Amino acid sequence: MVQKAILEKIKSYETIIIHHHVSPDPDCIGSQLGLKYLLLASYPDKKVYAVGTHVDRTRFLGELDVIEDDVYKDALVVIVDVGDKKRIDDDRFVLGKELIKIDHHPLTEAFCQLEWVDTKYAACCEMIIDFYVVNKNELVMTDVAAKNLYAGLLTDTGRFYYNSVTERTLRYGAIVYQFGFDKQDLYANLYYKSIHELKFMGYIMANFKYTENGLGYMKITQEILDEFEVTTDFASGMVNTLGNIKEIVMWMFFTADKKLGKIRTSFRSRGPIVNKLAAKYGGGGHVWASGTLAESWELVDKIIHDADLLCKEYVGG
Ligand SMILES: [Mn+2]
Repeated sequence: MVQKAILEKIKSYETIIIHHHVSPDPDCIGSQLGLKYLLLASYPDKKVYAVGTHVDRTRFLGELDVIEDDVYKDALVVIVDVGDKKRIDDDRFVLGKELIKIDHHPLTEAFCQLEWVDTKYAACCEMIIDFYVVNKNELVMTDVAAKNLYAGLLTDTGRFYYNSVTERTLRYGAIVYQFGFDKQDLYANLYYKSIHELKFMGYIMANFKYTENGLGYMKITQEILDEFEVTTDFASGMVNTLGNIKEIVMWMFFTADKKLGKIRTSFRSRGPIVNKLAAKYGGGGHVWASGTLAESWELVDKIIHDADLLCKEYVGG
């Protein structure tokens, strides 16, 4: 059983370093810190580090560690919630002695000694809870680990709403929910909006574009981000504002990313399969939720054209 094999590996190391993906979301940080706190409570003598860059929205979940290169010597590296090597935050993951991957995105490349990749989990946090359930006799769950894991479950399932949710997801939600963390405080931190953000949502609702084939999309340039004083992370995270619209089967957000000098592209669908389209443009992800980075706004128009054809096939067929 892979959950047991992972625990055996962890037990054989003194130092464990956990990596997340670039622009981490709450499922990514939640599984990273959830695993860290779970291991620290279970094995107080081990050194467990969670590394990478924080984004403002998830800082409340807990601090990340800053470590020197030599800590990687003889360390086990665990990578969570990332399918591709190039999306891992902090390339020093290669310095570890051995690598483990725990992920629920479709497998694109295997590069670890031990890979637990399973798309049937709605969240990477659901996998970490599963790891805990299978190894319950040896692991100690804590309030702060449970809070992190619940945060990822909530957000990656749209509060237990997406079609990735199974009976197991709900059961595992209940397992961590019973721990003593402040639920209202967690919801407030996960779901608050600033007035700028609210006005930006109003702008999306008034200005999104759509085609007769059921494609909805929004282009968010740097000028728009500046005008509404919202970040690229927040703006691209608003993609599901175009979900749940009767006439729209597929919806996309194109958001300028000043840091990368590219355009962050998110595909969502309740019909056409979108990860093949994302793959065609160098990205990847889930069947109904994927993304890529586009080099230019000209390329964005090509993607919109292709996406509209997919919608036409889907609606027409
Ligand atoms: Mn995830």
